[in-house]
Amino acid sequence: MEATTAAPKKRILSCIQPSGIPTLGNYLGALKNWKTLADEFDGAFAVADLHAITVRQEPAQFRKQINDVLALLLAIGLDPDQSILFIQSQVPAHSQLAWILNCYTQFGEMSRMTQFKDKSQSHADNVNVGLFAYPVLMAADILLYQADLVPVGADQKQHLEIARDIAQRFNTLYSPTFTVPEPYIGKQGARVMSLQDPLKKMSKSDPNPKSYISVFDAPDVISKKIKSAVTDSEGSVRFADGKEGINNLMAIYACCTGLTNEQIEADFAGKGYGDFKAAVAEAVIEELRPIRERYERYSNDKAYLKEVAAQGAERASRVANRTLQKVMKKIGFVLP
Ligand code: AQP
Repeated sequence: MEATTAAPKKRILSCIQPSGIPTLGNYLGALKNWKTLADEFDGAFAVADLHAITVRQEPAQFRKQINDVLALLLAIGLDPDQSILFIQSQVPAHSQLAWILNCYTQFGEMSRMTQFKDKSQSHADNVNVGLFAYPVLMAADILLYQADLVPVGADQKQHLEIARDIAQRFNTLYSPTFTVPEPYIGKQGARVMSLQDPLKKMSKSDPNPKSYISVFDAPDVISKKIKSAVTDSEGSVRFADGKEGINNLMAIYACCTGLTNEQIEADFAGKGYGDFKAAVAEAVIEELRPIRERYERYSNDKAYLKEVAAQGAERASRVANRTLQKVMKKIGFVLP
């Protein structure tokens, strides 16, 4: 009988910025699915620290956040022998390719990016060129690994589109060089909104800590934050327009328990927001408990984290440098 060889797994790339302590939003919207992605695909997962400096970071705190996010990737169950886990700044090819791609991206294209418009408003005192060129660095991240798939939330769709345009442009100008990445629409993660302003997404860099739940918050802190979440005066637990605070808590509860909105409404019929909030807090505490426990183990083992980062940087560089060399050769650079 003829031996059959399995088709190679598709490569998927996903990044998280160490711009603060990851929130329940980052977890339910992205990280919770990463372990499944790592099993199904050839995964590369990065701590995107170069992206994080588009906003000012305090050095000692930043260093801690980078290590914390790496420890979190291990805590959610990613295996550094199975997937490539790395810190972006430890792979110089990202900055090198980003510069090159800047020269293949038009100013007009970047000016249309809605995230730039939003972030330049919220950081009006520091509208730096890096913030403007952020999508080009993101394109470099993706294209270096010849990623077939990139999981994207609604807010990143426009950036992935630009990465595809840049790849196609380069491939047409020279010859096929980059895999043109496709968006990966997997199991729908929730878009978690701020607890204090449910019209805004929950963000780790929000100046008001009551607006987000960090994945490392202690149980009593989680309870307090959910208790003070903004709701409405109607008092009935149901999903409806104009009840964004309750809708958000219902989405969080559904993600943690697997219940549907209809089941939640039935379970809390005739009960007040106090009971509902207590149940949501309990579900979130239980959801995050194992992650927090494993995180504590990894984050205290600095030697192991260093080893994981070094191994990841080496594996990532091997793939990334192959692409970078190809690009440089096609442009006409003289290689060493
Ligand atoms: N509120 C959210 N709900 C669902 N998913 C979310 N993500 C972020 N916030 C929510 C998803 O988490 C992944 C990693 O995000 P990121 O750190 O790369 O950047 P971000 O989207 O800018 O996250 P933050 O928390 O809002 O960071 P800051 O405050 O620094 O801007 C992404 O897949 C993202 O969609």
